[in-house]
Amino acid sequence: MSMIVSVTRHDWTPAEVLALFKLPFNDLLFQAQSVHRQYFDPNRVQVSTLLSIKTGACPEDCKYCPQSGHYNTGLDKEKLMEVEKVLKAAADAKAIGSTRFCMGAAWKHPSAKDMPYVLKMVEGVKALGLETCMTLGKLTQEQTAALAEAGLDYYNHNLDTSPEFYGNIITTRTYSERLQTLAYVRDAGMKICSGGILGMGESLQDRAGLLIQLANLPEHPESVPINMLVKVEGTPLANEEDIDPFDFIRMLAVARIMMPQSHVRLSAGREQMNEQMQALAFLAGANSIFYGEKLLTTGNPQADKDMRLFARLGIQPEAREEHADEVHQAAIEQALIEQRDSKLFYSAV
Ligand code: SAM
Ligand code: DTB
Ligand code: SF4
Repeated sequence: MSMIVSVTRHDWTPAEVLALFKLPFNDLLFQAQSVHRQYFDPNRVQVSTLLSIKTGACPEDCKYCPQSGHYNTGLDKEKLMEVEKVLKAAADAKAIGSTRFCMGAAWKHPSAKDMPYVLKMVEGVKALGLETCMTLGKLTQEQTAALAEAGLDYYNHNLDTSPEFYGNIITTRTYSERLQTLAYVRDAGMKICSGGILGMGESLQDRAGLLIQLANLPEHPESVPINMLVKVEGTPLANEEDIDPFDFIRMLAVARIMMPQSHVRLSAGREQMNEQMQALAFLAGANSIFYGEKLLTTGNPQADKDMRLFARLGIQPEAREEHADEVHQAAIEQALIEQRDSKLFYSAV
């Protein structure tokens, strides 16, 4: 077989992507693993810990989500957590070996009143020596800039599925609003975490459509979470059929081939997967997981169980990027210069 050389592309077509999905499983996995090795150590997996900083009563109607106020899932609603409690949870995450702390809020968007607290959380978590990530819903350009300046490394904002299927899952916001927030995040110099969910009744074309949206962005998201639907009683998708585990692995492999330099995260749903399936996911090129016993509101494998799995597979947690803070600062400063230059340019013409 000829050598597989990957180039980073932004012009993927549906026919090409569907052809990847339709490859025999072993051919697809071989190709994905070959691409993976061109950019990554195949035996390192990045570990992030999640915390829900504001839980439940969300005004959006995402049919998969236990936190939507439109459905009754029996979840206790909570106000925004106190900064000190968030920092304690971040310190605990660091103590179990996590390198990134991801804070999620069940909001359509952050309010002006909440922003100062959120910024303090970013500063505090960063000061602990962890990478910071937040997922707060839609942002304005000003909020995005404030988060970047506070030291936010990643913003998570999932596209979830294809533009065509999106309206079947969420009606209270649009795909183009999601893309706009991603553009603000990129323009502010932060890293993007964006992916989607499998198992919502979507077609193969929808899975391909989601990956095309992500890979054909001007720059690939640095982090691509692929979630398997966690079915929660009370949500409209609670009784969806299970997907074929091999189809989930195929999605990871195709994501790896299309976005060769991105971290692909084997995201929600690991508690419903056996260890063999997770090992296949790493072989397909997944190289990031959520680590620690809870996702936002649902369960995740115990940390020591994951460490035992890593040990059995000869996998080591990935260390935090060297000089990460300096690199982040330089990216933010460059973004500010570019924004200023483009304003000067447009005011001159
Ligand atoms: N409210 C913000 C938003 O939607 O952008 C941030 C939090 S929201 C819970 C973050 C992501 O979690 C969603 O975009 C979705 O992809 C994922 N998610 C939520 N519920 C899920 C479920 N039951 N199974 C798998 N993934 C889920
Ligand atoms: C992502 O793609 N998955 C995470 C994170 N980004 C924010 C959330 C998964 C949530 C699973 C359901 C829950 O625990 O509430
Ligand atoms: Fe709200 Fe996010 Fe859940 Fe949608 S996914 S209901 S926006 S918390």
